Amino acid sequence: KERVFSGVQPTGNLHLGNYLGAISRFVPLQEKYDCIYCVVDMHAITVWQDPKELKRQIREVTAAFIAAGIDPKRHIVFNQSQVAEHAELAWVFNCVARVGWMNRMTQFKEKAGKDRENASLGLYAYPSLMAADILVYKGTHVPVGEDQKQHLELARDVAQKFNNDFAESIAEHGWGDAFFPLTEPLIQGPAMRVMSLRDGSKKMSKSDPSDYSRINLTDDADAIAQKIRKAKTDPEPLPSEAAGLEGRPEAQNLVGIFAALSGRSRDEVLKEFGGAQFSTFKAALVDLAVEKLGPIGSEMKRLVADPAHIDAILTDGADRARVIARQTMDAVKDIVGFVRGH
Ligand code: AQP
Repeated sequence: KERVFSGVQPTGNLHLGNYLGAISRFVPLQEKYDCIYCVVDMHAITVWQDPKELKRQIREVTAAFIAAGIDPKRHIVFNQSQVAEHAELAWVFNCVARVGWMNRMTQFKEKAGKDRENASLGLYAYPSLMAADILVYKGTHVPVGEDQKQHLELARDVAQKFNNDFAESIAEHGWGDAFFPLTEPLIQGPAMRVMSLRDGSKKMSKSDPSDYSRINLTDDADAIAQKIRKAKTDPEPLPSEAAGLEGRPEAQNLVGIFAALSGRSRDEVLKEFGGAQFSTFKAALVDLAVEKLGPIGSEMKRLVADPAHIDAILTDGADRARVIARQTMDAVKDIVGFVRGH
């Protein structure tokens, strides 16, 4: 059975990159797959989170999922810490994955910075927990932004090594020649790596100190307009096809955002705007962004005003997720050779 899994960290400032690279793409997958969308709060605490803020942010990401069009009744929406099997399987994966694999992870290097000795052990093991998130549901397809590609490759390596290391036991327990699937990343589209509005070489990020670097999903129309108008560009007019964006990272970024928000390709966008000045293009981008993001932001605000309703959705989702996760974990215990009760 094909199943989609993806997660978003409740670390504040959900932005256009999170929306175009991930959340907006979760929505159409609901037609074709069983989908599990998770607010990954255990990943969030790999760096310090204020406890009160964390709670608020968990509810805000849940609200963003729902406001974007995810149906928590037909699919599953929950927060990671409510299903203990994620942590249980992550421990087994910590014993399957190799230290050398983790040492190659670029996200750890970026987030730990120079003071690596002082990074949390959780931040180092982050990809192992992420592999568990996906594989505890035997997720086959994972929609993420470009920055998560390396972690997904690691999840495949973990699945493969588990399948190999325990091949005999897997077969003995009736699972054939592979227990975990090799997950397919879904990373396609014109905005898989949305860049900062202030610097076309940096990805749009929750933790950028400049709020002008990103469009937050809760920004109102005025804020969206101001940020797009102030976005960095170069002095040339827009090219008439996507190949002409080469070497112009800021132009490439804005055209990619326009394409993703309008459901068109970059070439189609440039057919319309080729030769235009950025002032004209930015005005059209403001209208489009306000039209697409405005309703999501207001719906998010409406939803977070009723935290009890959101918490009920998360608890219901967690109850349904746990049923699937428990089955996987029971089988993993048998395969690994743990003695378990019932
Ligand atoms: N700039 C981006 N462009 C496209 N996709 C992006 N994603 C994040 N940034 C971009 C995708 O959003 C999903 C959820 O990401 P996350 O919760 O793991 O957050 P993150 O990647 O930690 O977000 P930031 O903004 O990058 O936070 P900081 O500032 O802490 O580094 C993922 O699918 C991700 O690919």
